[in-house]
Amino acid sequence: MPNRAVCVLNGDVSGTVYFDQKDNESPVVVTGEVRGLKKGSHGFHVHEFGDNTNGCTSAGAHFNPYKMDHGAPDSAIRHVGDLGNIEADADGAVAKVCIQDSKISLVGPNSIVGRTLVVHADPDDLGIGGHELSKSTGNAGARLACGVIGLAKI
Ligand SMILES: [Cu+2]
Ligand SMILES: [Zn+2]
Repeated sequence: MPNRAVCVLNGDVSGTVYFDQKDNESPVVVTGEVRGLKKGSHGFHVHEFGDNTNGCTSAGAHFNPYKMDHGAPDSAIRHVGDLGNIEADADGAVAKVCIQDSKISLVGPNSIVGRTLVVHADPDDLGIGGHELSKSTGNAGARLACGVIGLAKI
């Protein structure tokens, strides 16, 4: 059974992002677009809680069930929620999201369903920027927009 989830991002920027998983063991393909970003890289993470009662702040920290340090999506040391960056080619451009990830899932202990997707103001340094926040948040700055990830109609 294929699985599909969706997130509508709302805040200073907006977007729609889909998560598709062919079966329970397959990588998750993340596609969609985010509108209104400043030119450059923007941190892109799944945060722990699907709670937006106090805006994106109440989503908590990066989804991290294995108590690892923050890192790059292709690193062995990473939070499950670490999806790296998305790129805007120009101020206000539509940033296309096109990510394939084997750590996140739509089922089981690594499930991101019911958690929050966040897009940040600044680049995620992927844990290697040498900033005091590099190993926890990638120093990605403010939370520009967020949304709860929910099951989608296939
Ligand atoms: Cu984040
Ligand atoms: Zn992280």
